[in-house]
Amino acid sequence: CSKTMSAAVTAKLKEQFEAGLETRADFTIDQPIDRYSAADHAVWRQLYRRQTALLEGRVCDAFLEGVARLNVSAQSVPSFESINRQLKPATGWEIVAVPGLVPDRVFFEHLANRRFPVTWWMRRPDQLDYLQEPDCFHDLFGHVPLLIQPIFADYMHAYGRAALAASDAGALPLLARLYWYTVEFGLIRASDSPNGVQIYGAGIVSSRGETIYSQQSAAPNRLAFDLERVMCTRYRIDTFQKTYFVIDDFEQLFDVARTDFAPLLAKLADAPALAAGDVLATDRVITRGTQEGWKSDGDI
Ligand code: HBI
Ligand code: FE
Repeated sequence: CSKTMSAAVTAKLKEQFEAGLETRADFTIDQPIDRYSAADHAVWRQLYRRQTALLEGRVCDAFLEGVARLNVSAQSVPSFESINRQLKPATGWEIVAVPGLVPDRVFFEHLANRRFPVTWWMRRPDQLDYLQEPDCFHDLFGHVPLLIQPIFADYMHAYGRAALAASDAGALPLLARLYWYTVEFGLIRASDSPNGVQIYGAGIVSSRGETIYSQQSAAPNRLAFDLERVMCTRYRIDTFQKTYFVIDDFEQLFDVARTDFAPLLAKLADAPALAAGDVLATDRVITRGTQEGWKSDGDI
């Protein structure tokens, strides 16, 4: 999350402009489907294959069900229109094409109106394993499958509205952490799985390395989800997470969605932020990390 637009997005906007693609005031464009190259489709195909094979047994069933119900293509970058034909009747959500990270307010406005902004362009073949910005694979494959699940869909909608209100109240860091530790890097309890957890967060689901690490590594903490605890916890944007928060089930997010955030944000306004790797006496610890490979600075 950044206040200003990244250099990459500015470059993308310029590129779109020069290509004659009209960008609207809400940063959306029509998905330029004929601008994908054979290399773009090949990258999609490769990432899709690699992740679906790896995710078997590691990701929660609701995610795989979403991939199947949305008919997400294994072969080529999906047309957003075809995704929306399945998505919109199911939960009222639709995806819209954007040039990349959009300003916070723009992003929350979209979520509050059940529109998920999806970066339209694909990463290059030499960026399969790591990319700092979201691309189409992260946004579409990572985020969209759960939007066909009503409970998760309602959570994202409530989140957008709360974040919009919070950004007026200057409480955005608290809400950004909630997004990070649920939507991007959330784990969910699954008794028969390694460490009793499966994956649902988009940042994990779209990453080969973190798919394995978040579920199986001994290094990170895995703590039971607690709304206030999460909102006070800093996070990492440059390394795998030091701590993952584990929800019992998606109903737990439904309860979060019904929270009255205003009093909570007021209460937490002066609370000290916790380091990404902290474990408190009050935490429900699922696994305590060995801290192997942790960097000592750089929490956001
Ligand atoms: N824009 N396209 C896009 N995708 C995001 O996930 C996103 C964004 N802008 C802002 C933003 N996220 C953050 O403010 C949230 O992660 C809290
Ligand atoms: Fe994301």
